Amino acid sequence: MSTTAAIHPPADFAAGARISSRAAYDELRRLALADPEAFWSARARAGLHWFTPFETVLNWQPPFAEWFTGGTLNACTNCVDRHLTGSRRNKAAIIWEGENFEQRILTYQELHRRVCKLANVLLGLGYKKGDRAIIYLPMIPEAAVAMLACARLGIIHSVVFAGFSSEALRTRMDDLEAQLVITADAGRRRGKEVPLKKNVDAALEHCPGIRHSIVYRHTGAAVEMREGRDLDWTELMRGSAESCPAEPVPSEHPLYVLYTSGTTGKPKGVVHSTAGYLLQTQSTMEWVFDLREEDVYWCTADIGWVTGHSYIIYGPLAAGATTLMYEGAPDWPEPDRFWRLIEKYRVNLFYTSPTAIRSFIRQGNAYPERHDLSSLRLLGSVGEPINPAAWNWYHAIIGGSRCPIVDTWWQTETGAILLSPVPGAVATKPGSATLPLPGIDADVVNLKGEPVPDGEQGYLILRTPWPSMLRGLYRDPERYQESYWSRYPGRYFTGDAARRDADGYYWVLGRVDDVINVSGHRMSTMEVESVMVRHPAVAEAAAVGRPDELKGQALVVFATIKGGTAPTSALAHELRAWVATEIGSFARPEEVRLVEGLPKTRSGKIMRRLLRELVTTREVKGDTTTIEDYSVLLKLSGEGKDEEELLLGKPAAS
Ligand code: 7RM
Repeated sequence: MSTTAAIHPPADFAAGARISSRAAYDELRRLALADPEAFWSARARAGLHWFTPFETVLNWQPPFAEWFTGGTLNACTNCVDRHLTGSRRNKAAIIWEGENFEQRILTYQELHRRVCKLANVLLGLGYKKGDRAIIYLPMIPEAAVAMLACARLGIIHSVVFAGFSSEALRTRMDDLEAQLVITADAGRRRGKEVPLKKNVDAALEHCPGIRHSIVYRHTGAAVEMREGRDLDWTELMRGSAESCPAEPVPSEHPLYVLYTSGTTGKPKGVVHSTAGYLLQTQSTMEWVFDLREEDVYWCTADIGWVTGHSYIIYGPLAAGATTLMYEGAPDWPEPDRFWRLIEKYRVNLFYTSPTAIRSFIRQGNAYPERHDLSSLRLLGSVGEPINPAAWNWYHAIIGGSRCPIVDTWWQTETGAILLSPVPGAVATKPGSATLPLPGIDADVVNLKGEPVPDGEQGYLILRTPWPSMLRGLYRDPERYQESYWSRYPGRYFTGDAARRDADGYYWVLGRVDDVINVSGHRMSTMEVESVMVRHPAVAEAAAVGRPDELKGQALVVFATIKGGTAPTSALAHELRAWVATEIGSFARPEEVRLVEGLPKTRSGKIMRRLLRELVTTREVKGDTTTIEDYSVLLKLSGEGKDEEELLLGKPAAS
């Protein structure tokens, strides 16, 4: 693996880059590792706007970290106000294109005006620092305005991906004990409407703590407005004042909570701070994307995921970038939509996912070849391992063999990119996220926590805290400790397997827990299983990931059904739809297999490993009506496995 040919940074790219040689990069990394506090402290002082300077750089009481304590600042001031005094005032902050080709451009000044107006609306409704707001909006500029208005007042926001169901929305509102929800009438996806307000209405049946919903009229879809509770965004904004002082908050004040899948059925509310988070998202805009003043930068993620938070909103705006936001699907109305957007807006920096790249490959080169992509200077990838074939295609066809590719590894929990090439300095190898960024102390270890030799597989860990790390799970310190810090006390366990080659390059292989990654969307197999067993026909369920050429992994669910119910393909179909309704359509299983029994250990634990093997190595042909023979699993569990694990439970009586 170490012999993989490295691709050196193109000379002209390196010449203009912030960090322009391997030596400069090594020196930066050396400085950061030698004295992390001095390194981050200098960056925080110079890079952020403070109302009160901080006194202490780091207070590390494992597993709880506090960065830059004593200081006060505001995330919105850092993302908006501080760009208003110079030439950035009339620079485009957000360029938005709707699915129907509508276009809106918000300069920093205009963004500021709208954010202040909305903040005044929120103040007028009685919301204040520490309150919690759910944001359930499509990919429209109002989503950024809503996030920033909350941040301006110290209101903790939680964006819920607009593809989530009302049930998923409700559990998040509940867990957060939110008081406010900001939504729209509907969103647009491939020419169809997503009924957001209707979903909110259903969720609010069970959420008495929510005092108001503010509704932005986006598509004009008919909605019910409940007197006293539901308020029209545009009407509220009309009479609102255009200036609103930002609330100084302590460095550690939570900026947002973002729910992500863990290894149990209940999503985890990942808490991010203000100062450390902003510092590292902003720093990585410079290190990883090598952002220049005149760039048009486009990250294709959705604001409902962490990539949208860190690399559409907070990182780019803190860095004073022009960030492009596109509302719709990549293949709408035709598979060349992304390339059309790049050509139209002369995009320079483009950041997308391996799944998207693989689907472009399938559609054929004619689509990108129809467009002038010569504005591109750098390409990025995130969300899952990128296979070398996809990497090479991206490099040649989209990047014209001229653009460096940054394969960025990070997580909802890490807040910002931690492993990635620095494009003017570090040679790339297709499929490797290359090296840790400055200030990041990564390692690959075995079960006992000992570093494994180069080339061997182990677990990816982080040995020291970093500014944008999660500060905890919302109101659940035990689960925080247990999920990330119990396996290797004092060190952060990522949940990923990795290998490091002889050049020190990291190859992240994927999750080792019950989290699966479908098209870069994190899903918990336990969450899917708990939804399945809520269906009246289902007795037991086991969800596993199957390798998928396009999506990375596809979701396959095995289920036993209760006596008296017929295992028909109609039922299997209904169960797929059930999961989609309960979680969101992105979670619809690729396949539901109705089986007679699930393989279990003596202690009754479902052996997902066997099922994973079954779906990976042996494609059992036939439609979903075929009840798998119990002996198939028995046979499969075959040689070389440990006794205890091999013991299969009795099939469920049916
Ligand atoms: C940003 C994001 C995190 C999980 C992570 C990995 C996988 C992400 C890469 C990657 C290999 C990459 N947040 N992952 N990026 N694997 N190479 N460049 O995706 O919380 O939703 O997912 O995604 O398994 O643990 S996330």
